[in-house]
Amino acid sequence: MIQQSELILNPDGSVYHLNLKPEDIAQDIIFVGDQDRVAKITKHFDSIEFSTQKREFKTQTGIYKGKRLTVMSTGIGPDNIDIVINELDALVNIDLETRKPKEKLTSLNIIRIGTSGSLHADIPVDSFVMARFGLGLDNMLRSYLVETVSNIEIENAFIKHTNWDFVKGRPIVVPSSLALEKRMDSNKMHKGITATAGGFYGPQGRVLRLDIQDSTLNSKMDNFLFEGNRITNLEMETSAIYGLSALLGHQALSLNAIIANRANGTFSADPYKAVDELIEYTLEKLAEK
Ligand code: R1P
Repeated sequence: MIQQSELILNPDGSVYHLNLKPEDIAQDIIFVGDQDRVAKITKHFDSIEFSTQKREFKTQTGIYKGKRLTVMSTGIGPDNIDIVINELDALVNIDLETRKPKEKLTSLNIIRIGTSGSLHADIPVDSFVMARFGLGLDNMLRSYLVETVSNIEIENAFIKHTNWDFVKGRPIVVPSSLALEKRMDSNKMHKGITATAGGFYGPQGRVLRLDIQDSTLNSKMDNFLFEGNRITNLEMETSAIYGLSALLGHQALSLNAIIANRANGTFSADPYKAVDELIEYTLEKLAEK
């Protein structure tokens, strides 16, 4: 039995941070970072049956073209993803009455619609990126036993290529769900490795007033190549989503609209339009039979 202090429930029986009960979520779930992006997705729905919000975690469940979908904001960063995926998994795979894991497990389909910065001039602003792998630079996953889901070969190649300093921990690489890749793919997608940082400024090589540990890291990431896969973009959630989903038996895929190009210093003239287009693309693919 899982103690009350380890899996905290609210007085109404909902999970502590997400404020959700098992019946409130669909099997197909869209993650966004920004809580205001939730309504930008659900405005396309035929109906909305459920809405809630606690802190940055806003959730709506409804029907889009006959398909039940949940849309949820995760806020920013891998630490938030730890909360979101563990609590979502508890909703489907732990009996909240007996506080015991269920014998029959449910696998969720999780798709992130994010925004991100490209590392290559030929992945321009307003384009879309599908992450075949998540490269975690942030260490959140290292609190778990990750050997079964991590790709040691790519990790070692990256560590060697960047002369990675282990004072920052060990990078981790986790693949996406191949089934979801196939379901969501088209020639609109740039594909590769999405790097996930544990912060926005120094951890992504941005210098304002503080010197950073390795000012050449972005350019080394730029020319990293492993069996045809390059590092396409940098953001703050994908590897955490891939790692925890894989460990818990869920399918996950991360799609990002490129709103900044770190290679040539450009920023989208209309980032909301790029995100809206990725939203419409994702909904259409999810609704396909
Ligand atoms: C940083 O501005 C945030 O934007 C990106 C990063 O991953 C980080 O969460 O994604 P979202 O727009 O999905 O939040």
